[in-house]
Amino acid sequence: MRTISDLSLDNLRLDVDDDGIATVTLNRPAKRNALDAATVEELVDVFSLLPRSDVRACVLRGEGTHFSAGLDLVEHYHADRSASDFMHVCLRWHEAFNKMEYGGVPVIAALKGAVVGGGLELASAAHIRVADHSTYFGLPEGQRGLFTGGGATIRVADLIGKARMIDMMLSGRLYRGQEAVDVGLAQYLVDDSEAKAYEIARAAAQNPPLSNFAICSAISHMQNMSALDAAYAEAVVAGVVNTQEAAKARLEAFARGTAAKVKPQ
Ligand code: 1HE
Repeated sequence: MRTISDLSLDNLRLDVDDDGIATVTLNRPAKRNALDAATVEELVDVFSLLPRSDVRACVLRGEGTHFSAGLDLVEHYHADRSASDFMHVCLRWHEAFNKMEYGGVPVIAALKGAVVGGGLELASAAHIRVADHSTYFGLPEGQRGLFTGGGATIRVADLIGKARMIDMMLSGRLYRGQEAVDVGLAQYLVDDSEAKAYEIARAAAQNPPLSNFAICSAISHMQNMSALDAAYAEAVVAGVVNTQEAAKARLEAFARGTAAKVKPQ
């Protein structure tokens, strides 16, 4: 079976530290981390294999001053794709982003500069988005004569609602700063999005992997189900997770009164 150490990556960089925190870096800064077909294939590979590694959490970041400028417009222009070709391109984007969202490994996106078009589609497949004061979000597809193809109609609409998404696409409206947090594009606004993303990743890595697997796959799956089916699936997942061996010492500590309490600092 292939593992992450078998991967040979050109457009991404993958580093894993001794604590099992992976860093996936979009590594085409000269092209503002635009997503060409080769990068998307590397995202498919990385996020297919991460859940089967010992990685406990992942920070997704961009090299350079922008997170990602979205679809590689120059490649798309020169490829002169047919409708069917581009449909298949989009299906590979979905494959990559679904592996992220449903893979069970917490993915925390450290955002800066442009998070636009397909870059926002990528960021919206992460479980947590951290922005800094340089970060801005846009969906310039309309202005480029394009439409979203990497899942924005599902994930961005889910984050901010369809009215705001339609406004972004029709008018070219950009969101940044506190307003971006208020509408739901990011959960954190900080001075240093990478430092905060690692802090969150390290906190998440303290949880048992099976709990994180459920949090970072079951919730997304359940959102796709009817309430009746989701409640059933929740009970099944809780049956497995809440009786795991790794929970026993934590529950014992609580029962003995030695566990940390859930209180604001
Ligand atoms: C690119 C791309 C790209 C930059 N594809 N090459 N996305 C957009 O409409 C955003 C397009 N990009 C920009 O608006 C700007 O580049 C940025 C605001 C992101 C950055 O500006 P800046 O001044 O820092 O860089 P730059 O000078 O514009 O670009 C530097 C290089 O990156 C340049 O290449 P060079 O060879 O001339 O040096 C640019 O061509 C290249 N570059 N962005 C290809 N996007 C599944 S459907 C999804 C549909 C979409 O994502 S639509 C949104 C597309």
